[in-house]
Amino acid sequence: MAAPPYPFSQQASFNTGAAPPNAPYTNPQSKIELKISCRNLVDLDVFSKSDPFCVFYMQGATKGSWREIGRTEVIWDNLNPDFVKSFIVDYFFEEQQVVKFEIYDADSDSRDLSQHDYIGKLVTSVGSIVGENGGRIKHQLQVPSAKDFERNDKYTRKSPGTIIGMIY
Ligand SMILES: [Ca+2]
Ligand SMILES: [Ca+2]
Repeated sequence: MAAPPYPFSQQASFNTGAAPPNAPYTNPQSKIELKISCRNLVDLDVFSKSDPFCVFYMQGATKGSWREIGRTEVIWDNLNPDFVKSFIVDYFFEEQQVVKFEIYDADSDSRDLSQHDYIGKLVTSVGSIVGENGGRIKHQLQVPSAKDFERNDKYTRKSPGTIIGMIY
């Protein structure tokens, strides 16, 4: 009596451990435009209101290394600014892209951030902005830590205000 032929699956099956041929395509990417507003910012000026601007960073390869992407304009004497200048971000669906927003009260026209009063910050990720409430986040700004103030000794322990980020 002849042995029954091997079932086809057993004959053809071997596992090389390699990725399946139809692995997810690499790093799909899209550009998003992010606009920033703030509400109820703390007033750090004595004779007028704070003059806010926002600095936007992306985290580098090592944790805690930040690359500045851009800054908004200064909106003078306004605790509820809607910044006109937006930030353009390359969004990679499959990467954790950590970002940081810092809000300052401008006290001069210097580019040096230690020349301005630090109002507050928010650390989040691009994915959470895209994923939350149809592209709109609203968070309390975090009080900057002492470490954020190597040269700038004037800061507040008061609630700094709220930041709103919207994707266009
Ligand atoms: Ca002012
Ligand atoms: Ca000021």
